Amino acid sequence: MRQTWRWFGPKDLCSIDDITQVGATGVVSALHHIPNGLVWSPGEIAQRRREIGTRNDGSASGLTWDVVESLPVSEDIKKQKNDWREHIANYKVSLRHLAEAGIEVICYNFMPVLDWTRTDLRYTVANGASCMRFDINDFAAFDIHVLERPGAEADYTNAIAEQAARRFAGLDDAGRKQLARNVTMGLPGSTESMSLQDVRGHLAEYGDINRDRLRAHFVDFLSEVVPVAEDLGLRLCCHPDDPPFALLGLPRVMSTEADYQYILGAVDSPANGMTLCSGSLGARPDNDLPGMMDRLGGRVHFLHLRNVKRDSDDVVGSFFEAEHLDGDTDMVALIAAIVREEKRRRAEGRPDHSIPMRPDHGQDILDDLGRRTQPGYPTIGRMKGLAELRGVMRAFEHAELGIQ
Ligand code: DNO
Repeated sequence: MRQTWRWFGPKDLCSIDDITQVGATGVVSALHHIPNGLVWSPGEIAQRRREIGTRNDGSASGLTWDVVESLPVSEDIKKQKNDWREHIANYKVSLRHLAEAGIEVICYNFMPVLDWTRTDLRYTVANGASCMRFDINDFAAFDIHVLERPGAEADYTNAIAEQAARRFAGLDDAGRKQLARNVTMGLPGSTESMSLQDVRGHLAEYGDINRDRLRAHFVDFLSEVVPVAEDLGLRLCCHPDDPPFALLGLPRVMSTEADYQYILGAVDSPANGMTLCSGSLGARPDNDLPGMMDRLGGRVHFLHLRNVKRDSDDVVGSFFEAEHLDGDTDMVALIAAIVREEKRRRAEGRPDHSIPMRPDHGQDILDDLGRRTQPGYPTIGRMKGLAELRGVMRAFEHAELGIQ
């Protein structure tokens, strides 16, 4: 596995110098300042590459930009409205520019309106560390009582709706505003954080788009961009829905193994691949992560290794982001499955036998606490996660003791 680290660009509180010390050799980054749907120019791409390759004192960092996360798919493309054809044309141009800069792995997602969604960005666990949490009762309180989405109550069980009413009644005005801010935080590093009115406007736009239709739009998008990616030698990899179930009445189409089987089969090319995010998929008890790696591994182009602890075994339920080796996913078994896949690729002579991974998210610990980093992206907590994962990887990759 190639050990990579997400970097949000020069504004990130974790510096390029820090990344060289945590032991990652590659960087995952994106041009968050370019509005979704527009072209990433060769000049902007080259500038980000220079920033990644340079330490504070001007010397070479030795780091390379290995993965783009994300080259965003615009809302117009997902809805097939307004400028969607132009946005797809722009997407292809950006892919060409990225290929010319030597970047091969491109992550994106196909979630309508919201990207990852949490209700609490600083949830304190027993040892004093903090992490992100999704609480279905708080989320329902937001949906039914803060956003006041028509028909929202019918989307929840009676037990959740009752809890939601209680939670909402217990919040003062500041608490309600904070909950709304947490839920609508959007993509970290992006410019698109949304007001309630924005969310209502976006939801209205999806009124006539059900799951089948969104899926068809996704296949249309892939049918256009995958042949281009294949010609350019790129590997596209779709990130799963986070959390992996429908929210706010919006359809979601990348939540389960069956969803991936469908999409990978619909446009059957090695350039159409998967970002296996164990944290996102692991929030559902019916997603078997090591098994998914065994069965879909040939098309996994990027790995987010993270763990969550679920409150219950309900498919739609609450969870918090656990330490990387704890939580409900058997991380050791998952890493074993990845190392097996890499071994298969080497035997087949595949040049992409070393799959880029990043320690996804981390708990805020020690000096992370109070630093107000991007939620989920503390330097020390992530470094601890990477160190733990690296230990397991090393053991499996050991020539005499491991799987190699
Ligand atoms: C959260 C991330 C996601 C991911 C996008 C990929 O921390 O894993 O925001 O970057 O969904 O498009």
